[in-house]
Amino acid sequence: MDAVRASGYTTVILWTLHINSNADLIFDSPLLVSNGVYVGASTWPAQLATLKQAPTSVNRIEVCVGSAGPNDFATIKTLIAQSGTGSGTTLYKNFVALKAATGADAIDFDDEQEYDVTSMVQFAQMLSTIGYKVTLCPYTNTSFWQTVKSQLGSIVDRVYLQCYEGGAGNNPATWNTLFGGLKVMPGLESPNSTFAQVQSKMSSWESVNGVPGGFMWYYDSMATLDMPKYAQAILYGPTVLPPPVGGLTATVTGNSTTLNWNAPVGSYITGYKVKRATVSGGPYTTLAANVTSTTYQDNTITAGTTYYYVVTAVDSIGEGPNSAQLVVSESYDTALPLLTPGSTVIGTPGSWNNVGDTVVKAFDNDISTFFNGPVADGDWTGLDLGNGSLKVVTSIRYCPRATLASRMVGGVFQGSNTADFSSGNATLFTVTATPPDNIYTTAAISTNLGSYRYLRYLAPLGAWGNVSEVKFYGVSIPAAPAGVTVAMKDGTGSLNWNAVATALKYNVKRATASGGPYTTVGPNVTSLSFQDTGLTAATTYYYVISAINEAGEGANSTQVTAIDAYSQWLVQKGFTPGAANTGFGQDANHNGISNGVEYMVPAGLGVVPGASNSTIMAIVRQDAQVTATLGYSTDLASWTQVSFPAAADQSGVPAGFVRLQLQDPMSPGVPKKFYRIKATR
Ligand SMILES: [Ca+2]
Ligand SMILES: [Ca+2]
Repeated sequence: MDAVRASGYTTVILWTLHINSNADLIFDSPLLVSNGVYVGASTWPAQLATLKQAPTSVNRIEVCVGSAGPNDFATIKTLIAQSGTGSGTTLYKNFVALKAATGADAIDFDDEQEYDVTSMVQFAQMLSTIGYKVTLCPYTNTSFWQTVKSQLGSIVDRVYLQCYEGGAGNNPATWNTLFGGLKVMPGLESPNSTFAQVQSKMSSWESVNGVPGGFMWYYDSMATLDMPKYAQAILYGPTVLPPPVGGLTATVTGNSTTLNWNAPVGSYITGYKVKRATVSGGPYTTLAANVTSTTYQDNTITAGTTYYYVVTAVDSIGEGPNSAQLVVSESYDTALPLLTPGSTVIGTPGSWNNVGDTVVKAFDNDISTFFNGPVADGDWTGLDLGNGSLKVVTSIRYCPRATLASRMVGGVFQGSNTADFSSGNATLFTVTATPPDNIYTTAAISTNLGSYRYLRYLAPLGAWGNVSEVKFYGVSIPAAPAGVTVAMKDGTGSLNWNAVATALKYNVKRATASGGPYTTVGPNVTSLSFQDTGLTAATTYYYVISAINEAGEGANSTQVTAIDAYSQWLVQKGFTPGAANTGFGQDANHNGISNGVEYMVPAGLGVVPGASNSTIMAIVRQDAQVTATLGYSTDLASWTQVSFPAAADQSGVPAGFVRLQLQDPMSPGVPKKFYRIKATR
């Protein structure tokens, strides 16, 4: 059962159920249900129930009826003719008992000889009443199956098409036209198909027809280790790049770092690339391009340097995505954010023989002390980071109990937001190889696994919780940047923002429609400002900024709008920004007044002389990028700047403008003054 749960298959079909003339249900040969009572092996229902228990890939169980052997559908036809399909019939009661015992979600019809539409439809309708879905598993006789499906409608939710043995010539594209839009899931047989053949066929069917999935016939012919490979062969055709490499770990001895990782399931991997950087996130330099094992020793490290490793898998199509980044440093506890300080150690209470080797011994920073739990199975030790303190784990280091390191194999590091880990657990890392004694092994953790308050190491069965040290490193996802501003001028947007705690860098994103979609135009910016150049001067742009740290990328900031209002004014006036004479201080329409003044003060400067005061006023455009100053002169040579405040009366002023007003005292004997407004941008 565990092998099936780890296989990658989502559906398990139990093959096959036969029906006696008295309606007894027989599974292959043992009697399973009789007179409405489950009489099969007493342990089987509980075993089957584990198939859907996390962690598992299985989310559906079906029981198949029929085969190329006994004519079960003839028996069903006879039983229905005798007694019908009512809830009082033995047939009905037996399928109720079957559902209770197996937890089956659906009954799969493998009729290869009877082909009676009426009784099959009645049988399916009875099953639907009980709560089953029905699936069809044809290999031939298209018109029969088409009729059955059309009469049953949504009771039938899948069609498994046999494309092996008698159905070897079947083309899913032909069958896809028969079932009212429901596409078939083609099946191949494992004894006579290699992984590569399955990949090739599934991929070609998918590219031509689109297939919702596929199946393999049959479990008994597959070695346990091959099941995931066949599942992957269905999922990943040869046109698909490999998935990311998982389980990347490192141990450092002297000037040598030994990397290990897990092979992705599937036979199509041709090799691995090992890459290294001295800056988190790269760019990475390839150390080795054609590594064919799942280990690599880097002998080119310099003491005191922190290295960042990633590994990729390569197949015949190309290179898959980077693995989670592995940080290798001699000073992890200062180079990475260690989560032990300020946290509370939690876990299984007590210790073996009550000798004091309790959960805290895994977090005492001493590799000679260890957690040794009170019972052999299910012991765990972990951290409570505190209320409201959710962290994304970016690295884990662990050191096994000396001489018993193999007790960590199969152990899992988990995150949860439930204190006792009774639900919502995410497995961050699984120990797949015996770690070396008396030294820390560092594991790379994919950072898209979520934010958690509770972290733990759960030892495998029989391991007494043994581990000498556990160190979790991580940070919270960074907050959205605040204080974002943008100024737009002549095709360049100038952005500034406030620093975000723990952020290492920022992404600047731009859209031409409010609300996005945004394109990242400034990736991985390490300062708090960015110049976005080469823009269309008169276009309005919208920006958001996100912060990035080891935990990943945080939420976008509030959107800011970038408008070069002067360039937009030029367009309104029929000019092209950037063309001749369109500069702020130039005169595009040759009327003797600069563009900037026409833009800023369309109505010009007004003066109303009074007995003791002259009133100088202007209606000035509000543009944060333009400074308008008022000056006077008595000789038109030397100018004195004076303040030009907003008037109390703003009535009649158009939106986007402000009325400025100055009362300048005029008295006899004071020389004549000239006033001017100067706009600079
Ligand atoms: Ca310890
Ligand atoms: Ca002009």
